[in-house]
Amino acid sequence: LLLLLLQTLQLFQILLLGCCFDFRRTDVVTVTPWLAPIVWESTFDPVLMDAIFKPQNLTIAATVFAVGKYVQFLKDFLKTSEQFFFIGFNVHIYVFTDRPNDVPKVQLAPGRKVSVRVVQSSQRWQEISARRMEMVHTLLLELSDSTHFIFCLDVDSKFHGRWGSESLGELVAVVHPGYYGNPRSRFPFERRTKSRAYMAPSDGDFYYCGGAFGGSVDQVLALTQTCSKNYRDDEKEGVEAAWQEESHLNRYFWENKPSKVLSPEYLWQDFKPRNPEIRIIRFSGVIKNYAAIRPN
Ligand code: UD2
Repeated sequence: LLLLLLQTLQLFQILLLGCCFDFRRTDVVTVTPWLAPIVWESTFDPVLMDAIFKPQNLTIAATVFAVGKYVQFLKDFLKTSEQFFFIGFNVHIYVFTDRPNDVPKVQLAPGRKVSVRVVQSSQRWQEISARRMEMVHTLLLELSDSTHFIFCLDVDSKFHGRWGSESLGELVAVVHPGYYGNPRSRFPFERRTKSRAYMAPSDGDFYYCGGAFGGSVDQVLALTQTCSKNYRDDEKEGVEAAWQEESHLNRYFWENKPSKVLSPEYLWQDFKPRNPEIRIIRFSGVIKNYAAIRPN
């Protein structure tokens, strides 16, 4: 009882403190037309968010694919995740690779785990990228009730700042850093009606990235099932969407609105100059030489 009283007092104190801060942003859009929050720095109180979520003893899973030469990105990905990704939570990172012996050993804090799952390599990078949905779906079917949320992330990336409980939601999308300033007509959606990822010129809310998305296990199970089925059905008809699974993901999020949207702070690209509204870069794609690392 005393513990409960102390916790209540602590929460009350945090709530009071929160009132003293200004959590408004007027330079960026912070809510979608369907009233989902768009998470930017200074729109949330990290201490309060953690005080709400940490007592729930959640386990957060993350998937990352490192097939072929992409295994070289794992070390920085794993090392920086130890510094910034859900610190203080139970975290289980699933590494999918065809080179299990090259997975680096990284010192992990208590409550954090890395598991390796062996996958086939492929001669086509498009295939590697697109097959991720299917393999994540299989993994999710095997996970027990003890995993609560999952994020699916690109490996050629590093964490630079906190990515934590503020990002949790039932269905979570990340706005692509390359297109958020563009009009809808310039979003690189799949435009051919013959693909199941087709988006009409008037369709689309944001252009979301394929390099980071997530949500509750149930929601990501449904997402990966639909996207991988649509990719496969397209394939049977000889169709490959413009940006493979990213195109199918965008179609999915058009029909199934994310309950939380993360700003491009959650997936920036190192080659892009940092725009003034980007007060913090939390996770970003490294500069890579595509010709040297992709199988074709
Ligand atoms: C974009 C997306 C990516 C995906 C792709 C289209 C962002 C920032 N990135 O990245 O998620 O939608 O377009 O398919 O949104 N991989 C390997 N081995 C390979 C090739 C790929 O493991 O030989 C994995 C790896 O985890 C990598 C991911 O697939 O991070 C995506 O491939 P990419 O990074 O080469 O694709 P990119 O940069 O065009």
